[in-house]
Amino acid sequence: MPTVLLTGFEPFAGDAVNPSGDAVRAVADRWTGSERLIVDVLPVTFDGATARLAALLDEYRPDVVIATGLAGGRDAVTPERIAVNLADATIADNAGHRPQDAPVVDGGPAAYFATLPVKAISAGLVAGGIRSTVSHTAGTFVCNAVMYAALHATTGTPVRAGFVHVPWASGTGPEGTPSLPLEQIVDALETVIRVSLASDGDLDAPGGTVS
Ligand code: PCA
Repeated sequence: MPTVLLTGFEPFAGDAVNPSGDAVRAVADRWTGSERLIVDVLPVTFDGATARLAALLDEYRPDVVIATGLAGGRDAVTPERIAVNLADATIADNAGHRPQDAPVVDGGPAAYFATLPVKAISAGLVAGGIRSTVSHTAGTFVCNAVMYAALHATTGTPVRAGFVHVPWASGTGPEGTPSLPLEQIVDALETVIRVSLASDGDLDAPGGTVS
């Protein structure tokens, strides 16, 4: 049976909650699949998150790695297509670090594409009534660093890895920001797991953007 690693993040930037951490805990609580599901909530620190991810990969040897985080301001669940070897932080991480123009991995390639079926995931979410689009930037903060680290660690192996950004959960973000009910974010992450386990390749359909 395959092993799936699903991660979320702690709150950051002074926020009280992070829907990604809350959602992955809820997915773990109600998981009934026969696959082994390992769930963890990562610290929002460049060093701590990538170290914790490396330890989880080492300990559990997952077949599928789905890291998730909050993208406050987005109105949809967005599988990320690309991770860049760049840490350039406009806010401090939870350890007070603010790297600028730094590589995530010294000497690593400029970028990696997700090895999760991002188009199939997005289509599966939309089919289930959840707003979703494929995203082409995971930013240059801790989420991108974790995605890059996961892809760097698994490149050349059959392990499929990637990242999904989620919006604020309703009632928890700043006034006026887009959100989805937490329950829908939990449903979305279950769909992401199911589609990732079921798909061999990705959808044969265009999925980029014009600009
Ligand atoms: N979102 C941040 C870091 C943690 C999180 O949930 C990001 O997008 O980088």
